[in-house]
Amino acid sequence: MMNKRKLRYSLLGAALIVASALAGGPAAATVLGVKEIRVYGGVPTFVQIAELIATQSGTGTNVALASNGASAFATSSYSGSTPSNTIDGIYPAGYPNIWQSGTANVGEYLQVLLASPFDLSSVTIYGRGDSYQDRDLYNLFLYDATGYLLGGIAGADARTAGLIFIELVEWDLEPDLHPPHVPEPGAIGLVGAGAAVLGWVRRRRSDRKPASS
Ligand SMILES: [Ca+2]
Repeated sequence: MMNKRKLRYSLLGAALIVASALAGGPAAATVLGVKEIRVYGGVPTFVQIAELIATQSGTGTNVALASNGASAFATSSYSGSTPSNTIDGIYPAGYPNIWQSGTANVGEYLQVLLASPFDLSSVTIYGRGDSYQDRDLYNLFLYDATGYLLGGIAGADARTAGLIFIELVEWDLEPDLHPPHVPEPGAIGLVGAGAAVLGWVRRRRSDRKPASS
């Protein structure tokens, strides 16, 4: 049985994974039947993404490209930026040629819909290339064509290298990891919302002790 430690992204781990990708790629891995990808921020601030690449197992094709039939949406967009900037094949990129969420709320996310269900071997996320690199930390969720949550990966860290290469192994996805619940406006005060966000982040961190320190 595979060890979940493999997906615990310390800064060192992320750097090693990126180095591995640049050296020619890790051993083949696959998550089957992915139709939808959602990317939330890994820290409670604006989410910003220059490009999302979803690599099809076997062919190596980037099936997240708009030119390959994918489409991108978002819960909100900061003035001048658009979700389509994340699937245009252009990276690295800085503001406004990226997608940036319209608010710093924890519920903001990018949604990429693939043309049809694909078996994926990896997802690569390029963060913002010009500034605010501290925001380039992501929580990734994968769904099938019925909207079923296949699993998620927390804390994918692109803050140092500018990108994060995420090797996908089906049995290493965290099925118990769920997107943050966002209360209806007015249902909870700002202070309470802030505490909920911090609690969620702390819980994730405590669940995922670094592989090295
Ligand atoms: Ca782009």
